[in-house]
Amino acid sequence: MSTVSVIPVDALRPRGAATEAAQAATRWPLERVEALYELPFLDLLYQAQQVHRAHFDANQVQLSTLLSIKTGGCAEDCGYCSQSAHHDTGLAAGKLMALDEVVEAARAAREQGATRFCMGAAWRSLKDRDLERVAAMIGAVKDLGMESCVTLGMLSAEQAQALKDAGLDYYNHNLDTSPEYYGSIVSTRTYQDRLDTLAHVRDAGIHVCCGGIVGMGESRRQRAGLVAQLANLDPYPESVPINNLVAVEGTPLEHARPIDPFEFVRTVAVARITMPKAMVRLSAGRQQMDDALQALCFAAGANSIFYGDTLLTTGNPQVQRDRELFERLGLRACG
Ligand code: SAM
Ligand code: DTB
Ligand code: SF4
Repeated sequence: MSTVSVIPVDALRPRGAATEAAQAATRWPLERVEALYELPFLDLLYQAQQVHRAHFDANQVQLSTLLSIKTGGCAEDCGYCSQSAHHDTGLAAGKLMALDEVVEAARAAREQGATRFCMGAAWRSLKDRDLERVAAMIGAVKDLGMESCVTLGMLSAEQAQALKDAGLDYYNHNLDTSPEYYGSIVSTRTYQDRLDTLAHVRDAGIHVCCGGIVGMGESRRQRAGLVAQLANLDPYPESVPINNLVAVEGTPLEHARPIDPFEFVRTVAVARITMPKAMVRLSAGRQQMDDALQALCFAAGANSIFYGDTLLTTGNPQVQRDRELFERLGLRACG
């Protein structure tokens, strides 16, 4: 069993692993993460750059393309999400896409330069009856020579193993915010549900892609709480998406006050420092950022983006705009 070292809430401790020694060994106590956030901006960026350059070519950025293979009508009530059946966002619910359409989209993404293809479904959890079709999609993406990633909601241990057997490289399952703030954003599942799925993914030998969203009205301490949770996963995720809330009309977070852009950059930097070898992905919200802010995020240690004109249901910068940005910054796409 993989272990999950979790910070302060007793109820969230992994079953059977809540020894004092384990807590003492916590790599990133909340206070330490908060202290990073408190650094002068330029000192924080300098530290993040040093960590980044110790582990990566700082001018290389990995490109993943997303596809929503099953859109809308989701049973969960996540306050940020356009796809929840609990919110009236005007998004029509669709069915699981056909294999040939998925293959066509993956091939187009590969031609544009993406090395990983991520398929997302608006499900609370994967149903066994859909497993075979999703497995076929994963196999087809692998046959194109791309890395595969899916995000399908909660998984059992057996389902995680079946996805691994189908050739899955990454499973995306975000913790989204700190344990203390989670109940203000989602009521239909618990933080522990998320941790359980992450443990199943890890135990099946699939790479973990796990991050969160900022700009949902959380405090800095709660942002630090999210990063601490991620950094104390044992091991920490290979891929850490940092999403800036896309405030979707009709969701409870429609009028959330946008986060200070420098606070967003700080979050990227703190993620880089606390998870040195992870791919830190500058994720949702890029369309709302100007080039200078994105450049700061790369300077803070972001080294991966979602590439392609749409995310799942919302917009992303046009491929041409990203190409121009990479050109201006001397960034290179990498596998
Ligand atoms: N249903 C699955 C789940 O929740 O794990 C997979 C799809 S869900 C859309 C994947 C992730 O997208 C969420 O965990 C959240 O972090 C991110 N996301 C969804 N809506 C967003 C929004 N409006 N702004 C920023 N990130 C968002
Ligand atoms: C992640 O952390 N961000 C991506 C991916 N994982 C699946 C999704 C962002 C979704 C943004 C809102 C939308 O397009 O629906
Ligand atoms: Fe459903 Fe995922 Fe959206 Fe939550 S984030 S409502 S689980 S699609």
